[in-house]
Amino acid sequence: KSIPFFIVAKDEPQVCYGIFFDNTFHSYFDFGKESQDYYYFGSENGNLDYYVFTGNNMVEIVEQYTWLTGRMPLPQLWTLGYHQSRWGYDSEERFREIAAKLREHRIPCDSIHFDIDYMDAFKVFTWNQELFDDEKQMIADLRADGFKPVTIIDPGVKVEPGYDVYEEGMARGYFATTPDGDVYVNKVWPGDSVFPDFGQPAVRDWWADKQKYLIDLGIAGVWTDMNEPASFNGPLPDDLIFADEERITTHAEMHNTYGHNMVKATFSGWRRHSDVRPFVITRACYAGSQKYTIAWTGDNHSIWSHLQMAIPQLCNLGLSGMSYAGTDVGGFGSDVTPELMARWVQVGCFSPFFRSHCAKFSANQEPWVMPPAVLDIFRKYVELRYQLLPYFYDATRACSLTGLPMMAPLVLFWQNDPNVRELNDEFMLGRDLLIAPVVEQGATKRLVYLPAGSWYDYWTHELFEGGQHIIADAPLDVCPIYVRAGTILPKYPLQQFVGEIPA
Ligand code: MIG
Repeated sequence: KSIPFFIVAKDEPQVCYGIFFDNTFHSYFDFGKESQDYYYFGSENGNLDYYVFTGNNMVEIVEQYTWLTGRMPLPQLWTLGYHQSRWGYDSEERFREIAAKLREHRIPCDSIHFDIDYMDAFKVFTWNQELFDDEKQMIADLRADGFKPVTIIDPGVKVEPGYDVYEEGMARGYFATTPDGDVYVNKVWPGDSVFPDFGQPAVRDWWADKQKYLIDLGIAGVWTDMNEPASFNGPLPDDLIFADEERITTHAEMHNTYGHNMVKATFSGWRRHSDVRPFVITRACYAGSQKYTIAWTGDNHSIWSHLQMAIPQLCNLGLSGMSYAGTDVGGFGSDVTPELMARWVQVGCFSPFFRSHCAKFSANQEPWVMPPAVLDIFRKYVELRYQLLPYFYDATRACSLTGLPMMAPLVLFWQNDPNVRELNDEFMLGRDLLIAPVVEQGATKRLVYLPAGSWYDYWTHELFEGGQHIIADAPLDVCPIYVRAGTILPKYPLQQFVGEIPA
């Protein structure tokens, strides 16, 4: 995710401003590494176009930045529910089993994700007929049980004569070429593949219409991956020919907006062919992509430092306009431990996007493969998420109106409090909930800083005055949560998926 935007906040004299360096070439930012006396930024090419936002505080800066680059549209409510995923679910039988187990173990869930194995030979907009008896029936059955299926789509199109997506794109000049004009080939999942030139309006239009294949099957959203674009045989060369609308340019200029243009095409296809608010998830994006997509942070590992990193990552994305985002809960690579899973679910259930996902070669991490005590913790926090859905939905509404993050670092709201400047392990969810998860292995207590105001411990109802550090008890089943005094916290009755019980 390349979002060249930063915020400056200083005390004496009190100054606050933001800079958006709107340059899509390979850029660099040095914040005090070369010298403590200055920062600088620059780019290898392109224009020195940058926007300066001034305001009284960080809130005003973020509002202005998102006024310029755009704000997220309202999502469908169910997208805020729990999503179950893993790379390696690869047959109709397995997907049906996952759905049944979620319901059997009473883990509320609204969506199951289909990673690359659902496709025929990794060809986008196809379905594997050998591993699935009847995908349309399976999708209908999942939907009848409250699950909204989401499929992955990669940009790489398999080189295969007779494959319609490849043939159409070749006939119409839709793929990136070398400077000599040959269609450029690199390897990704399908083997030799070609890369749609999403900067061309005609290519986006074509890709938008391709969404109809998924929509007609009953798919509910698209998870766009590998759209940096990534490739197996080294990065795409800088001099490949790509378009920026009508203008011909190179990969060097379009690399950072490749994901942006892909999700723009995907979003417009769902607008055109479905009657729901589009649900698009992306790995790569640029400034402004929040108009079309939500994001996940890509391939983390099941290690404590990556759980710790999740909080500043998501807070930073929020300050950069890309608020509706999440991490792979449990971690993608490596094998998760039950303790790490319990703590990650406590962060995940308060992240805007809440999805468990892991790699093909990592240990299973579904709730029911955990020891019984951790299965119970898993359920407790997914249930809490479901009860708090009206609060989350309000946060999306606020974000779509003002651009302010759903999940924010405390410094955004208490900018003048020096105690929150370096705080990376607690965060605000909306305006009224302060979440202080445990992100240290073995810890059963933690230090929590409460900013100005009065705060109730969510679990014990104990009242604390802000402006102090407290020590919170946090055995494995407790994620410390504080509610701003005076808050009205709306809750749904418990349901297994959004809409199961009319509220
Ligand atoms: O080369 O589709 O980040 O979530 O499971 C790996 C397989 C490709 C990377 C994504 C990950 C996904 C995986 N993909």
